[in-house]
Amino acid sequence: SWSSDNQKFCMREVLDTFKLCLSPDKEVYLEHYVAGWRGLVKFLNSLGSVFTFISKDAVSKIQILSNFLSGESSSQYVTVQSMVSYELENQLVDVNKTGIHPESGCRTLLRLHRALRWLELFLERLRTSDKHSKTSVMCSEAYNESLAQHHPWLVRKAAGLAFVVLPGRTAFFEVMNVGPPEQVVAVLGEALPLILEVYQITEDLYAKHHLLDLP
Ligand code: 1PZ
Repeated sequence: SWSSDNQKFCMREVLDTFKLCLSPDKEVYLEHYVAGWRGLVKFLNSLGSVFTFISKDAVSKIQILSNFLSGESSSQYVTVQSMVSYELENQLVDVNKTGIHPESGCRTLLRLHRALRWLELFLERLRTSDKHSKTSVMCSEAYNESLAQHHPWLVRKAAGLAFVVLPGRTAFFEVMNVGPPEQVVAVLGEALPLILEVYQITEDLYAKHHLLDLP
């Protein structure tokens, strides 16, 4: 997401990573999913230190999944589907909420999965916004419809405070670095259906295995 020559972040590259997530038979590659989140975190960090408490949490989850990807069972973590089968078959998931296996791949990915829903709602608002729209409003509406439902009061409060200092739409588009507003709209229009598909496939998989409220 940072091109090596000028060190500039480009949101198009990050969104392209999510396109790479889908295998020909519609499984979700964990490696690209994690890479997509890494890019989003870089973007978030470039918006300022107010967002550090958010990016720190995302980074720790990215790290947990990266460790599985490079660990001794890495062959079981190629896709989200294989991760779910492997962890369930080997009782590595805290399905009974007893507090064992607090850092399973399944529960860790679930947090990012919920955040992906926020991302999709937020980017869709951004795509259909006009120059008078406020990023803070779009962001908090998307948050309230998604992630907020899984967060305790204190986290919701802190998130709300962070949203207020988001850069305005023009500056936000500039940080995305994909060109003029029409170009941003086009790039989002192309990427969003794929993000939605990745989200939906994961959601259906988790629902099928009753994993949607893992502690
Ligand atoms: C562009 C503006 C960015 C706004 C980001 C909107 C999301 C606000 C989320 C605030 C979460 C802050 C702190 C940590 C919360 C954790 O408790 C939860 C649950 O994990 P657990 O405690 O169960 O281990 N973590 C999450 O819900 C994951 C949040 C990931 C957020 C990633 C945002 C990436 C932003 C990309 C910007 C384009």
